[in-house]
Amino acid sequence: MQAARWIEAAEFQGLLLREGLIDQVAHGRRLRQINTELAATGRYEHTASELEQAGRIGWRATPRCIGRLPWQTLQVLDRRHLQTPEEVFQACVEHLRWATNGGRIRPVMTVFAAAETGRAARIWNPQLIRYAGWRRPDGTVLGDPAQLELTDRLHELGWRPAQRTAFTVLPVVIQVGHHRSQLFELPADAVLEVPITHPEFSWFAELGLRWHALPMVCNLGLRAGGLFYPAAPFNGWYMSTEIAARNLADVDRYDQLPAIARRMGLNTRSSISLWRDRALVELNVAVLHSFKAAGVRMVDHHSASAQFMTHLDRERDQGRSTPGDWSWLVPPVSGSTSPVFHRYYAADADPGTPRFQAQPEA
Ligand code: HEM
Ligand code: NRG
Repeated sequence: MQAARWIEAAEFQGLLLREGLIDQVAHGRRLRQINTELAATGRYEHTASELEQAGRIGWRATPRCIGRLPWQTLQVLDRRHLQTPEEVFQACVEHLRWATNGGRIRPVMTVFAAAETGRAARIWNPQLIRYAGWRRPDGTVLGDPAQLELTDRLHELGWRPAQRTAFTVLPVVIQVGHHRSQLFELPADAVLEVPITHPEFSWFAELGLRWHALPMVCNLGLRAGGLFYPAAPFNGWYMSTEIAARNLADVDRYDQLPAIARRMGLNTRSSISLWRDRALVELNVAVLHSFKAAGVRMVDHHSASAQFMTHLDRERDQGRSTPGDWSWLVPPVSGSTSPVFHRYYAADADPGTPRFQAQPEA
């Protein structure tokens, strides 16, 4: 275990040296220091600047992310010293407010204590902002079907929402060390949401659709230099299709295409009317229009694809290969209109670190 940690720690320092982030002298000095600490205690800590590089390089190394072009702009908030669930929650709210920035979204990651400290936090929610889902007696679902299980568990933990709607924001569950999990309600004024309207179809607003401005992923851990951070929530901004082609459209999510197609007067009994495709395009138009009208940063899938191609070129020029997962990178609408569709990507056969890593559900 300790030998493995030393190898990963040395690899990480080697990476920082190769990328010109530290010089030979600092590299040698840091390796000796880590070696001494590991020998004495079995542990070591990253410096704040190592943590920042770990977050940025971890983002760059994510095969599934089409948004990697601005990887060097990630801001990392070092919150490793926080001890209690209350403190961790307050830091998450600060992250939320700082990153949302009134719609001018900034890419941010907050890092809490490493697993190796024995007082690491886990945030149960897949994202800081998610909508509850409840099964109705007739089998249909109110809210987000993807959150049925989490919603159930939160009720068991004592959650009593003021009301149940299709877009009720879930409380956040935080566990520190082996202590009991605690529930926290996000302050309403910290959660920026966008009501969905359409530039031409005035009836669109009547569907009552909305989505939150900030995608803030909470359940992936960050592995770097032989240490593991189970709570390292991060955010960028949305690509429109995540909301319009998946969250609001998937049959096992909000399943809105039949309702939209009917309002458009399309024949939903025949698949060759392409009612799904036509409704899907209008839903994408609506989401892009609404975020723009609300002044919330979002990227459309064509711009995101072009930016990703620029990223591939830049990385190649730096002598690095870019790991990619085709099935995640290709946008879920109009795939073949995107240059991302028309090529292959290096498999991530031996994923190094730093990287983001799924972990068992809390
Ligand atoms: C996945 C876009 C920023 C790390 C994704 C996906 C998209 C995306 C479209 C696929 C999601 C899905 O299909 O569910 C973007 C955009 C960003 C951005 C437009 C704007 C800046 C970031 C940042 C990080 C990051 C700041 C980390 C520091 C990841 C990771 C995944 C991912 C780890 C995989 C998630 C998983 O396995 O569930 N991103 N991203 N992204 N992104 Fe990004
Ligand atoms: N599809 C998910 C979000 C996954 C991550 N996407 C980003 N990440 N854009 C959803 O909520 O729809 N990011 O860090 O910006």
